[in-house]
Amino acid sequence: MSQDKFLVIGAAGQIGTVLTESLRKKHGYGNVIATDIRDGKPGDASFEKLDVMDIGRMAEVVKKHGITQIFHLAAILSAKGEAAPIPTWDINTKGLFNVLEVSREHGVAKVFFPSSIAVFGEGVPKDNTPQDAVLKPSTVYGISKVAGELWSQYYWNRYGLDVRSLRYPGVIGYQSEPGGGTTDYAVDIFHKAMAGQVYKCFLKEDTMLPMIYMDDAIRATMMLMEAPPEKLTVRTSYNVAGMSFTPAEIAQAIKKRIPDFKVVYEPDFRQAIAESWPHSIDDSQARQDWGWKPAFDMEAMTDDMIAHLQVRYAIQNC
Ligand code: AKB
Repeated sequence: MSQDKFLVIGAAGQIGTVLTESLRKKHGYGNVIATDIRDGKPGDASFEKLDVMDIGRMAEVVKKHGITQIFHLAAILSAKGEAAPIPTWDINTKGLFNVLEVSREHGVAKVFFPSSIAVFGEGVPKDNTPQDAVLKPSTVYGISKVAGELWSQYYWNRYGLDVRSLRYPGVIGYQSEPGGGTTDYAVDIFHKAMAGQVYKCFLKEDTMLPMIYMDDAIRATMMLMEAPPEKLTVRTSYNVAGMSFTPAEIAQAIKKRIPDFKVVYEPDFRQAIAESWPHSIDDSQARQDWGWKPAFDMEAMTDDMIAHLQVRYAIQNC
């Protein structure tokens, strides 16, 4: 058990749900305070309702629990963000500023800020996009993440606040639902397959995108946060990768295991977002600096997703 006290902001979200559980397994339930804008379980002393826009309440929660590390996972994602650009910018940037300022003022030692492959846009090599590629995103979500990366580096350089960050690819997991991203299709497709329904895919069948399995995403996050500071050469955000595939390839992998499964393709506005992103990511800097290596490729991920969802859907159908 560590002496650290962790605060997870956005703990009811896709990554927050699983990260909170993993941190609690490792550090003890009471040492990990879950917060979300949604209500928690009544009577749970390790949950606090928190809106990231409310800096006063954030400071109160940090002081009350003696927080030493913050994992800030609350954000509006790429697809949802395009429906409301200005509120998305406000929530994504103000939320981060509040975390950075509260951390600086109340002695929080480390902060995790999730960035995304959405920081990339025009003018980068699409295959094996390098760590130091030019950042010209086309979405408000991507723009807010580029700004967040630069502010994270600023707080490190100016105040010595130990902010660490990963550029997550699309995250695929059975434990939680994604909420408003362009890569959400890669989770939704499994649920439709398990429910015995046809999947209407909002991307074209040959749209290649970088993805990562939830287990790997959580492991990468915890490895980065536990790495000795002197090992870290990137203070904006690290590229990380798991696998890359197209909708046709993942549909085929599911079909190998569920032969009746069918997909139809009806691309919408999310196609343009996906086409602005890389096909695959070069994560050699993360491998070199803190030993990153993904464990799941597309086949291993598909096996694990179906095995877990089979149990869930069998219980639901009882
Ligand atoms: C999204 O699709 O918006 C996210 C991301 C890649 O950051 N999953």
